[in-house]
Amino acid sequence: MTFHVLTIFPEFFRGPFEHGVVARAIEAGLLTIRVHDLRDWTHDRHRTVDDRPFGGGEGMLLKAGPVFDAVESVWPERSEQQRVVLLSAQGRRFDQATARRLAELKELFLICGRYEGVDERVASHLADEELSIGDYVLSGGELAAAVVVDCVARLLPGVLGNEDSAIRESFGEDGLLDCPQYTRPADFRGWMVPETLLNGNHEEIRKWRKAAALEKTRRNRPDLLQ
Ligand code: 4FV
Repeated sequence: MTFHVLTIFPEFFRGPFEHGVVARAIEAGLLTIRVHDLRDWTHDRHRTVDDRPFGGGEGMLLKAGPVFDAVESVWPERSEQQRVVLLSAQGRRFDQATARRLAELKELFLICGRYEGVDERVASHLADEELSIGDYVLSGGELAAAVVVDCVARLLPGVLGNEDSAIRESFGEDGLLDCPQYTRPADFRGWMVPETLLNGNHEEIRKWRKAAALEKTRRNRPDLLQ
C-alpha cells in the first residue's frame, strides 16, 4: 500500500515513521509513504498557501488551489483503489472499522490542514471523505495523518509479526475493549495476577478474558455496548 501525505511541514514526518512496525514494514517493502510539500504547488515568490477567510474572522485558511493542484498532479486519474482523505476537526470520526476499510485500498492520499482549516471546496469537491481522529482541535492535521497511517499500516498483510498480533485487541470484531493483560512477576508489590490466568486452563482463561473485557468496556466505554 502507498500512503501520500500532503503538508506544509514535510520534515514533520521524519520522526513518526522511523520506529517500530511501520519502519520495519517500509524496510520490508510492505508499504510506501510519500510526503509532499504543499508549497511545491504554489507559483508566487512567497510560496503562499494561505489567505484570510471570507466573511471575516480570526486566522488564515489553506487555499484550495495548491491542494487541488497537488492531488491532481500526483493522481491525474483516480481509481476505486485510490481515495483522498481530508483530516479535519469537522470530519466523521476515524475508528478501527474505518481503518479496516482503508487498509483494503491500494493507495491513500492524506491532506493535512493547518491554520484555522482548509477552504471548504477541498472537502466538497476534492476529498472522498473528511475524517477526524477525535473531538479536540489540533494545531495541524499532521498528527492525525500519522495516526491514520500507523493504524492502517498495522492491518496490512505481513506488517504485524506474531509477536504483535492484531488478532485479539480492542475494537476487534466484537467491538469490545481488549481484556486486562498481565506479565511477570505474578506478584508485583503484593498485587497478584488473577489466579485463573496462572492455572493454564484455556477454557477458563477464555471465559475470564471475555468477562473481564466486558467489565472493562462497561466501566470505560459504556457507549460501545449500546
Ligand atoms: C483534526 C482532528 C484537527 C483543525 C484546524 C488542524 C486541526 C487545523 N484533524 N482530527 N481533530 N485539525 O483538529 O483530524 O487546521
